[in-house]
Amino acid sequence: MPLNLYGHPFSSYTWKALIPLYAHQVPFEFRSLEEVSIEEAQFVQDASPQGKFPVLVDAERTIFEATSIIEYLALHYLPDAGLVPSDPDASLQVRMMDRVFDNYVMNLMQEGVNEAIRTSGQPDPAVMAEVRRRLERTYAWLDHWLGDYRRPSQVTLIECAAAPSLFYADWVHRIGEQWPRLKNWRAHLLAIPAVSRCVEDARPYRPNFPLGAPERD
Ligand SMILES: N[C@@H](CCC(=O)N[C@@H](CS)C(=O)NCC(=O)O)C(=O)O
Repeated sequence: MPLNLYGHPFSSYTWKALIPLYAHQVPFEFRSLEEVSIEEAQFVQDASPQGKFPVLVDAERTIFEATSIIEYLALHYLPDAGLVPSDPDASLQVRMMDRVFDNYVMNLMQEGVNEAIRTSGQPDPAVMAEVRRRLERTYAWLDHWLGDYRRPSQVTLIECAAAPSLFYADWVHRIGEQWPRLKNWRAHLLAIPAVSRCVEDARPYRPNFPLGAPERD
């Protein structure tokens, strides 16, 4: 039985799990939640405490949380791909940055999106200003961090977490010229074939972006 990944083509966390699968041509079946049966949709709902996706199924194993899916792939399918460094100290750094992208980019971006959903596209300006303020703080920090970051030849857990979170965060609050390294790195990430495949597959769903998708990317 092949690997099955349940998710949605427009979902940032689904991209995070898809990127290593695409980057390393791992055979798997993408089970889009647009197309699955009622039973499969229910399976995803029941797989984790809040019914979130992506969810990976490998025979009898079910793995949820995008980071854990990548860790699982690194352990069982891609041990030599460098997704997570084998050196414990180096791996700590990579895992720490993975937390940065989930907690301080992805989740902040999601707060802005949730506000637009909550208000049917009329977000409270004060809430959005606060989201932008906090994103700017992260952008500035990341721009500084990138000064010492050496781009790896293959995607790591960092790139898998960074690409989708920065892609959508930029739609909530644009990464401007004042953060040149971050802006440049986002463009670099979007040019990675595994990432651009996610971007293209998600394109038909752009009208669903609650804040309105910009005419770029
Ligand atoms: N911590 C989870 C977050 C996953 C998540 O928030 N997924 C979103 C899609 S990007 C989702 O399931 N949304 C539907 C829902 O919340 O019901 C992970 O890392 O996988």
